[in-house]
Amino acid sequence: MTDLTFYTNPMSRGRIARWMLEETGADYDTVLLRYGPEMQSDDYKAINPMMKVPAIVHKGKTVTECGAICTYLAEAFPDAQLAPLPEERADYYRWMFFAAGPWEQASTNKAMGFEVTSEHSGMAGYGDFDRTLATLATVVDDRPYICGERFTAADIYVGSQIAWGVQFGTIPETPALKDYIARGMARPAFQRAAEKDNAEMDGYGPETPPANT
Ligand SMILES: N[C@@H](CCC(=O)N[C@@H](CS)C(=O)NCC(=O)O)C(=O)O
Repeated sequence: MTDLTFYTNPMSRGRIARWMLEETGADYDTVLLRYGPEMQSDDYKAINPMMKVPAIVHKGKTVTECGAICTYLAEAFPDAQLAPLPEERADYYRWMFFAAGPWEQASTNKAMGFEVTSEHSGMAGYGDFDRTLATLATVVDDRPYICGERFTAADIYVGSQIAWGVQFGTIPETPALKDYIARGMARPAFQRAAEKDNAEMDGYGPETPPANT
């Protein structure tokens, strides 16, 4: 039993947090939760009242939200050198928040068929989908990583959003994005994380009935 517990489902955004955990080199315990009653249990609701994964509990403190988990772990395990250097902070925070806010909303709304009308785009934090996409899609046109020359936790969180967007066709693949995604996926920690999650997928999909029915 370690002082770091990871609550996840292998077919979820928890894959992002798993990649981050593997990059830190930290020892952690994993609790797998099925969609439905397991995530909605009183025990898990006490950890994340949103009843969503991922979540981590480290030294008795809970962190939810993938972007926050990546940011927190980068600082909690400084030896991994995934937190930004002072000169990298502007890009790091800008794109971490852009991915967690505007892009997450724009891509979810797009997938669900919600359109922001031009009349309302001034009120929507992301404006409209096309603007948000055009902004994110060029982020690594002039650099190998989000913060410049160095891989940071922003490449795990923002990079995962980009990779999923390209995979699901929400983001058109450009040569720069293709190379960027390949750089991330080539990392040993990414591969370890994917192997662990892929090995656990059976019975954990959104369509799987609860274990006790
Ligand atoms: N904003 C959250 C989103 C978490 C989220 O939506 N997780 C989904 C899986 S990808 C979930 O747990 N869904 C279960 C449910 O809502 O019942 C984050 O970034 O961590």
